[in-house]
Amino acid sequence: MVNGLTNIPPVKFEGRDSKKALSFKYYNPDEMIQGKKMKDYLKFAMSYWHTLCGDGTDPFGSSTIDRDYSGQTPMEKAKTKADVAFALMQILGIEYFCFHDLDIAPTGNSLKELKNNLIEITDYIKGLMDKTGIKLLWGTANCFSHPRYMNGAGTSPQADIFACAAAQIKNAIDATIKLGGTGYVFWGGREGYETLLNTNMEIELDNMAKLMHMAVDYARSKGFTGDFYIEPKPKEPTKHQYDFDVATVVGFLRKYGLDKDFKMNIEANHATLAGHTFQHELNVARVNNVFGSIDANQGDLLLGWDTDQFPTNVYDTTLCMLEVIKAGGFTNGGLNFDAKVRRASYTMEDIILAYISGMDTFALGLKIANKIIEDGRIDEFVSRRYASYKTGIGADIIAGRTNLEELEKYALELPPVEPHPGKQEYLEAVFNNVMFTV
Ligand code: XUL
Ligand code: CO
Repeated sequence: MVNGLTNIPPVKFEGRDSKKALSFKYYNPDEMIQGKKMKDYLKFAMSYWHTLCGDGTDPFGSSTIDRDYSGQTPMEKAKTKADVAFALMQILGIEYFCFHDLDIAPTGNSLKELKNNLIEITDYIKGLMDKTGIKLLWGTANCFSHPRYMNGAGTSPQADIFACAAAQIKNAIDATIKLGGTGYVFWGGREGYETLLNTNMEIELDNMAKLMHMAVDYARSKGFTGDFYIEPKPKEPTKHQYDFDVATVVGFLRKYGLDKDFKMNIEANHATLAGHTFQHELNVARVNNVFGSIDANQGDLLLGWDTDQFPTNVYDTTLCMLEVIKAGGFTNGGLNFDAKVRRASYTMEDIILAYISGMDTFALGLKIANKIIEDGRIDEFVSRRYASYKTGIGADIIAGRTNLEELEKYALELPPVEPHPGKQEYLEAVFNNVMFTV
């Protein structure tokens, strides 16, 4: 039975030569990077679901991680769980958290009971937030676990089930506002389909957009000034998820006039499941002005599902942080570890070690990304590669001052044009040259 975490001291930065497992080797929260504290650049958040609720169950075996929090009633257990959550964040120096309604509140036997439980547990969590200074990054509603959502929630073919999802979302928005969250996430777990033989995609997408408009109208009427996010994912649990990737979601937001209120919550493992790199998804979001927040994790390229591992690949976190820096850093968003320990890493110490590893990997990514920008060779190369658009005919193309006939006239007078080399291998070597100092 889990009680609390009383005898683990806070994890401190000790530098790369420290051999102490419970220490940060690279994450030095107060170190300044580009005029900002590292902790404010990274804005790490703890995911309530994996960290406090995930019990190691897989299709072949039952739970390996003790999630039986002490207490006589489901509400008492939920309060112990919250105590453990805040103790863990304090040990790790994590200043934000993210939750689904069902992670923090006992489900009860009806939506009415869930609503009341959510009110009681958020009162309790608010007390812990006031005591510790820990803040809410974003909240969301779990509209995918309950059997009623087997055919979808906002995209359900049944209006009564759509209404249940609306009720849950309203209450999760209330909880987010009450706890001062700066974001509200829609991850469409069951919002997709298995076969078009039973599906009217047009109604489902229209309804999903209606639900999102209702959420925006309601939250804004209650004074919420934060961002709404859609978290794209291409597959799992449904075969065709409507929010496939960032580009698909951008089209959806623009079609339904939601692009003023919604940004993207981009998850590394979802990007790779979509056949993209994490960096690609971040870049598509940045150039479309919808970069918002990040769900940090990594997948296993040999496996075709969402393994949600703690990130250890420094190359990827560097490319990620390059995008974050170029996007001007986080505003309402942050870096939520949507990551879980492996089934055999079942102790509380394993969870702390996993966070240390993930936080250090992102600290390295931030520091190397900053060095790559300071080094300047890659940015200079890219800038030179497009230099022909700065003057002459190129500037006319950019300014929209020319047309096909004029360009034809210009092209017909040109001597044979030699394309410039792309220099990919050289740039990859520059990347390694900056990255490794051994
Ligand atoms: C599922 C996933 C979710 C969302 C929140 O793949 O990433 O945990 O982050 O619902
Ligand atoms: Co996620």
